[in-house]
Amino acid sequence: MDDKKIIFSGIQPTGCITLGNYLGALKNWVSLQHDYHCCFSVVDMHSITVRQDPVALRKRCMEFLAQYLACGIDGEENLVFFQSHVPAHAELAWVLNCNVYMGELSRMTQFKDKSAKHENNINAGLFTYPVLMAADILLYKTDLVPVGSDQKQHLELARDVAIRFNNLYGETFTVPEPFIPKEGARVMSLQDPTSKMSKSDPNVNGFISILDKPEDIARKFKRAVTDSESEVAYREGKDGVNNLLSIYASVTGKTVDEAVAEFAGCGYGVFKERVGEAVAEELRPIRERYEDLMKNKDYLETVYRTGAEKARGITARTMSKVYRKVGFVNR
Ligand code: AQP
Repeated sequence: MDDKKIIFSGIQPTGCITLGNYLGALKNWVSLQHDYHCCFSVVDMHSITVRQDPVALRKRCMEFLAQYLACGIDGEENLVFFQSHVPAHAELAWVLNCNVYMGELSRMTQFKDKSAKHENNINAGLFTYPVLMAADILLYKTDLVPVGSDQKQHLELARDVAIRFNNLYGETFTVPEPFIPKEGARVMSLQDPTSKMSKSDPNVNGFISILDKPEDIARKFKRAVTDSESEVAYREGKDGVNNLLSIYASVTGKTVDEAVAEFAGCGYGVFKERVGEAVAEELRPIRERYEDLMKNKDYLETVYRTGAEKARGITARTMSKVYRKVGFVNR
């Protein structure tokens, strides 16, 4: 075994993969994939914490898998799989549920936000979502979790549970660290730059799908909410402009200061157009590769079957250790 560290990350198949998911997570998965042993899962079990249409969900799961690969994830070098194909995720979640307190879960801001959004379906899964996420991570002895900043609180919970379990039962889990990018950690909605860009936003102008066509990207950026001033500057109170500058910096690899200097003296019209062009250029090859991949269902199937098989092997060893530690009789 080499000394490469381990990464786990996933996206739940709800809505469509956005520029936020891409800059906050996927783009970093791609850049880290050769230096780590990586597990990238389409976390389908998380998605049923809100009501899903089963036919649409099955289709979307395949589309998400193809988008991971289209973004540049190597499906042979990494473990790429559907979470539901690896039963240990649910098994470990149960054990961890018995080691997490109601008080801790009630403090999770995502639970508060989502229960306000889905008043008619505040189910127990929505409440224990972070426990399943902790199981996802801890099963693989994960060292690093590349996520957007919205997941920081959940990751802290995963660390707390790992430490608690290790203290109670002896060294079992690796305590994971978050990997949160400097730029793109929290991409905001183009229509309401005080809220996070969300993949289930009913307003399609608020988010960019990574599969949007260049003309749609241009239109959405043109309509992006800014402010009543005219100076492209990064400062408090200019949420819309700040967001566009961060997006530009993240896709071009420049710093925000460099971006500000580049747009000095530009009006908002030109600024938005140029940000739109940079994003369209970044996403163009992804859309093209995606279209090819969706025609190759056999290849997609090989990727997710092979990934899940290897993941089942790794996680079975973790579960056997966990069950022994908590005192269950050997099978
Ligand atoms: N706006 C964002 N900026 C940066 N990173 C983001 N991430 C999500 N939104 C942003 C990161 O993407 C990964 C997957 O997230 P998820 O599966 O939890 O889904 P979500 O997109 O965070 O969920 P939404 O938008 O809230 O979807 P719905 O509306 O369906 O519930 C994570 O690494 C996350 O940090």
